[in-house]
Amino acid sequence: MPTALITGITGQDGSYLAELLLSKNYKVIGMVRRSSTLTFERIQHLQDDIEIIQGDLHDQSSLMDLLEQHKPDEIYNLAAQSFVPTSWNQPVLTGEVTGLGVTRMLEAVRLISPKTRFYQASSSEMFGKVREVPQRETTPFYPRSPYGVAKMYGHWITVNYRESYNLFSVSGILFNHESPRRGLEFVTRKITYGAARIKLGLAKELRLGNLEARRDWGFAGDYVEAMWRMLQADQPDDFVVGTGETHSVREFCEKAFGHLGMDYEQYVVVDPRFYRPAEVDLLVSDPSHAKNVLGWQPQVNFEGLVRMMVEADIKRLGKEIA
Ligand code: NAP
Ligand code: G4F
Repeated sequence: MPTALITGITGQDGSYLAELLLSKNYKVIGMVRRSSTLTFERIQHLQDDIEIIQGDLHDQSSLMDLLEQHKPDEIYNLAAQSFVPTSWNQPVLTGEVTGLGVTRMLEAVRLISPKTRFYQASSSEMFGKVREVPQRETTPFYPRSPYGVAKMYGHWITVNYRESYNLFSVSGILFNHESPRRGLEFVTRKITYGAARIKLGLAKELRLGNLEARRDWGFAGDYVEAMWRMLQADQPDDFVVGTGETHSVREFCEKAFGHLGMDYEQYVVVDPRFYRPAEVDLLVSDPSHAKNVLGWQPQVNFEGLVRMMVEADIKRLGKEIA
């Protein structure tokens, strides 16, 4: 039974990845940071099957202890300060966790468990003000937020440890992926939750920022499969993971409200408070390397994703009301 360590197991991706690895008979260790209240909502249903250990990407010795005790075969480093707007308010913290945290984990691997295979959760935010359309592994980076800059550091240190120390360390450059478990502050979930609230009479409007931004949105459940495949490959390499399609925030609104029989224009209010100091206008992937080498392809399309998220929010809110 292989052992996998997931940092960020309480997040969206961590919960789907834990489910996937359990279905493949892994022993799953989840690293969680200490907080005064539990943040286990997404993994509540898995708690009997996974082992939860305290640790923090700020704290080198907690990572070393974890590796010493468990010697995992695979590490999925998903933990991060992952919300882009927060990275302008807390740039140093974002650099510490999302950037330097990767080095702390890689140092632990190098010193304690160098045979462990390491996955780094890199991001299409690194492409930022895009230099090429669509974006692929060789597209130059131009990050537009402290988050994007921190992820770029995490990406290159992962490549560097592979080249310097011969570690099996890979960087998955994942485009936006969403699900009913997405945090409420990210735009897709803000829209599906907001539309569901309006439909059920719990709200009258939804305030959003830039409706023209375009993203390559896929389903998180599909993307964790790509992470796993990267660590099963013969050689460590970096992969772009996305759908190859791009849609605007406006189109997402149109579909989500439309699915509930509403016209988004009657409810969505553009509020400049949600504009960003520097925007990423367009992201669209070329996932052909992942398709050719890993045999990976997304299973859920844009329509299916929006429908899944809207229906889950209607169901969840309906239950709460009842
Ligand atoms: P998420 O839902 O925001 O989850 C982030 C996780 O990181 C949470 O479990 C959080 O724990 C944990 N964390 C934060 N700071 C930590 C620290 N100092 N020490 C230990 N754990 C810490 O993010 P996600 O959407 O699942 O994304 C997973 C990873 O992929 C992130 O690195 C993200 O930047 C990256 N990524 C995401 C996307 C996407 O579209 N979702 C695309 C590309 C890359 P708490 O529960 O305690 O807050
Ligand atoms: O949903 P978002 O906040 O995601 P963003 O900034 O693209 O970042 C997500 O994807 C990255 C991968 O590319 C991850 F690395 C990162 O961790 C995170 O998961 O915003 C998407 C777009 C932006 O252009 C934003 O300006 O939606 C636009 N937007 C418009 N109104 C809004 C809003 N975003 C948010 N969060 N809230 C709004 O009201």
